Amino acid sequence: MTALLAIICLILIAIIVVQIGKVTELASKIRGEEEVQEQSNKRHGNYSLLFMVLFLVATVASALYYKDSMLWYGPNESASEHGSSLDYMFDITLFFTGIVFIITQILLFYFAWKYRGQTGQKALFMPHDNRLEVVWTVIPAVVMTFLVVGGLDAWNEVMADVDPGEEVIEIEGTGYQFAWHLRYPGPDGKLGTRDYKMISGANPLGQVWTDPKNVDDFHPSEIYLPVGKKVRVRITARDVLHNFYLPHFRVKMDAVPGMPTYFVFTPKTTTEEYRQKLGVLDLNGQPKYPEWHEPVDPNDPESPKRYEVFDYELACAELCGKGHYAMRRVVKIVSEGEYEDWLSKQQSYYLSTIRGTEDDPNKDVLFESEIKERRQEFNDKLEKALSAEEASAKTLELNNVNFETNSANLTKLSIYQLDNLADAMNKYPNMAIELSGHTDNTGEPDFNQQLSEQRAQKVKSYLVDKGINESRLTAIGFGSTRPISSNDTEEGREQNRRTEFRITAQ
Ligand SMILES: [Cu+2]
Repeated sequence: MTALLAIICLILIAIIVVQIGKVTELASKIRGEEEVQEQSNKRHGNYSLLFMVLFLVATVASALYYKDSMLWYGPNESASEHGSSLDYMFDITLFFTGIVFIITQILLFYFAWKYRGQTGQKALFMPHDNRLEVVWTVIPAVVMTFLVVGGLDAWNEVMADVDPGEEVIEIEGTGYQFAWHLRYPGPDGKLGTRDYKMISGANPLGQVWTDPKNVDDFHPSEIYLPVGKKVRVRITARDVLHNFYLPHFRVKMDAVPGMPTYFVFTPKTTTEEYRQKLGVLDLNGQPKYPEWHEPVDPNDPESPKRYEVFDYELACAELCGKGHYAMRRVVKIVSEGEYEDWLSKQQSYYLSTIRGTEDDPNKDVLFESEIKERRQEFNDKLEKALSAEEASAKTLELNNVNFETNSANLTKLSIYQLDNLADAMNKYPNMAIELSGHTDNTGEPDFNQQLSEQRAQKVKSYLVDKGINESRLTAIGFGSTRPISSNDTEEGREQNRRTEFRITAQ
């Protein structure tokens, strides 16, 4: 309906224009062509002056209206250390180009008005003027020189890489259609190597799992950084060109497939401080920047104010496809303590997602940290059992001790746990234990009985080989007679296949 009305209006306007043209034509026939032409020129000249005034006023007014929402102005001062030098370049450039812009616009419209077609007025013919040529060559050249030199200086400062050995937090942002995949180096402070051939659904960045530096790397969904610490961002892309853009920190760098780029910056304002700056009150207790005090949801006046929920953001500044808008990520700048706290909650991508799966090339190896973790867990459980009163609490599952299928051969990684048990036997010389083997209910009961006995015996021999006196160890097999879970599911059967030990003396 609106479209139809708009079309009808346009047709009417066209008809009016044609009619005015016809009337003017008739009038000029009556009054004489020249006089009419002159009047028309004068009118159009005046219109153009009026347009100039309106145009310049609107330009300045709109800039003033939006000033507090623009970067580098009002509350939107740079939140990074290098940013102020870029903002300064913007200021200077705007100052000079602003002067040139206003002068040029005024002259343009003024000349159009002054030299409109008039009877008896002749244009001035000026073939050459050295003075003018010098003026309009030298002035822009000098101004440009200062801007370019100043710009280069700022560029060198902003783009300086970190010195070798300098303390820096290195993180990585990889753009793909349509999101950023973020990676942090974990406790070792080093990002592991990547190989594009390793990229798969489970390994979105193509991390090389045999590289120990990759083991602790984690993939957060938000960027967390401590205030006042130098950060180096390694920027890569997986498909097309993207652009890593942190507007509030004046960081912007292309993400190019096959060619890692980087950016170094130091955040200087925490998210909380920035929010306070946006929501600051003036001397009369009124909001200094009223637009930031508006509710987030215009339809709900009770919703939080805009400044209260402000967050820094990471965006993609390259039009990389139809889902481009989805490449937003929140950036949080926090105090050192909060940052450490957040770090301690992050889980290594490899350990939480890849470890022990088909894709794990280190299946047959236990890492130092895992060995320590298992030892700690074993010792804690044993201490608890030793100090417990009731008999049932004296039986412990010897987890992480496994056998090859239908055989009494220990798997390679079982020895770590068996060594923990041997150490405990040495630590508590009065402790005696009964080792018991258990199977699930698949297969013949006789076979299961025999297998469970052999497996318990195998554990016993291992401990004896480690120097534990045989009199402190008994081995017994229960086959499938003592399930702890349902034998109907694979998970249940897995729980039933186990080795236990019961403390018989301590
Ligand atoms: Cu993009």
